[in-house]
Amino acid sequence: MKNNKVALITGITGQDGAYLAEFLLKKGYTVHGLKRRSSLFNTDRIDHLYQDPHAKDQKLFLHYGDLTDSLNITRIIQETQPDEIYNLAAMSHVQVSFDTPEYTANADGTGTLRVLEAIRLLGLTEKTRIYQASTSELYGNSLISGNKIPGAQQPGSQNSASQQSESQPLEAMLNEQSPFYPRSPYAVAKLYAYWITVNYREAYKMFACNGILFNHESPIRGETFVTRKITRAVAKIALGMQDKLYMGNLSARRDWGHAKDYIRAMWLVLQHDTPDDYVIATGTTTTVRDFITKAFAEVGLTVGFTGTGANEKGTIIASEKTEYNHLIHQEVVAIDPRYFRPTEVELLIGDATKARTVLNWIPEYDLDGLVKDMVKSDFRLMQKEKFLKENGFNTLNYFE
Ligand code: NAP
Ligand code: F7E
Repeated sequence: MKNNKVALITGITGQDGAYLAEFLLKKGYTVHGLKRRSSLFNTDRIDHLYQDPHAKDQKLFLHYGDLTDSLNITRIIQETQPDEIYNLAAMSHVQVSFDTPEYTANADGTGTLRVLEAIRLLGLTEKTRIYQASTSELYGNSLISGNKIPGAQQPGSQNSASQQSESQPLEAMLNEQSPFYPRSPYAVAKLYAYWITVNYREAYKMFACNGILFNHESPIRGETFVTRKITRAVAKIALGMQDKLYMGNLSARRDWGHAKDYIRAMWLVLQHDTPDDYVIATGTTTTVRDFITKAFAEVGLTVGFTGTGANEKGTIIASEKTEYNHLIHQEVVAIDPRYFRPTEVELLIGDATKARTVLNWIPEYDLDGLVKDMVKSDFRLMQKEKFLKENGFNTLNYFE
């Protein structure tokens, strides 16, 4: 496909960056990606897209860089002159942000400012469109805090928080008008990034947009996010490589979609006539506990839960396959309070009506399709690991 557009993706080595790079290359874009220097190769997710720099018609280019380095960001934007920037780079783990709050603020909050300001200083405000990776974590517990959120801010509104009625009823689902109440250093940093994006759009007429994406997962999701932790463990337990899965809050509810659907939404946001902010979500919410049940069901195992709080346990109560009969009565899920967060987001469910109607965004995966995709992929991965181990080869441990 003939396409002269140039895109720059920060965070190209992450889950979304890898899917988006593949998507844009298929559309004919020239894609530049920002990758961090690390002591080991960190490009696993995009290795299949790698192009030899000596080959003709190279379309993918990687640049060393970091969102905490404004000189570096400015130089790369100047050299690449992108039509579209997808700012996906971030310290994206909510629990880790409690351990690294200052770095998280720098990379996730001020990092976004660096990108926006570089576009402005380089005189690219009319050329370059920017997508900012905003998040459902901005909402925090706003759906369950009794519909009263003291001091909460109203996105898209000129009113200050104090002018907003505290008893204003909330919709059952979170949309572009719902109030924000961030509950982690990650979410607070992303709140700054959200508003600086809105501010640059309004102040400098930049085509700068927020995608407020709810949780999205895939077979290449980072291993310490809850869904991937579960699907890896389910595969390992079924194959006899792990006994038990230690978890945190099983009652947290999330609106989980598939990353492949969500990166398509990012692109649609930047193709629209006018810059705006959009919620991207499935509109269904599920507990972590139910995600575990569904994941075990994919390999033919039924798990039952007993007890409450830190004493809750999950035990295999039935098997569809005789080869797993030995697992019946095995305790496979236990709680480790170290996975509890200092402040938790209990419930997230999003209303993507605006994206569906304005952008014609139509997701292809539902939760069951997502779980199936992830378990299938991790089962194959663990079969390979098991084979290597049994034949005397070293494999990576990936302990959390
Ligand atoms: P991810 O897999 O954790 O990827 C994050 C990417 O950012 C990686 O490429 C990482 O590089 C890079 N990065 C981290 N710190 C950086 C820094 N200081 N400078 C440059 N690059 C840096 O995250 P994801 O799931 O793809 O999410 C993409 C974006 O969407 C993130 O901003 C995230 O906060 C946001 N988001 C995610 C979700 C979700 O459910 N996935 C939902 C809403 C919003 P390394 O590979 O070297 O670590
Ligand atoms: O946790 C609970 C945990 O780490 C989901 C990031 O992509 O999505 C992600 O943030 C829920 C939480 O994702 C464990 O307490 C229970 O309630 O998979 P998670 P997250 O915190 O929702 C948002 C939209 C982003 O923007 C972020 O970048 O699961 N939970 N037990 C656990 N979580 C983890 N990680 N590990 C556990 O053992």
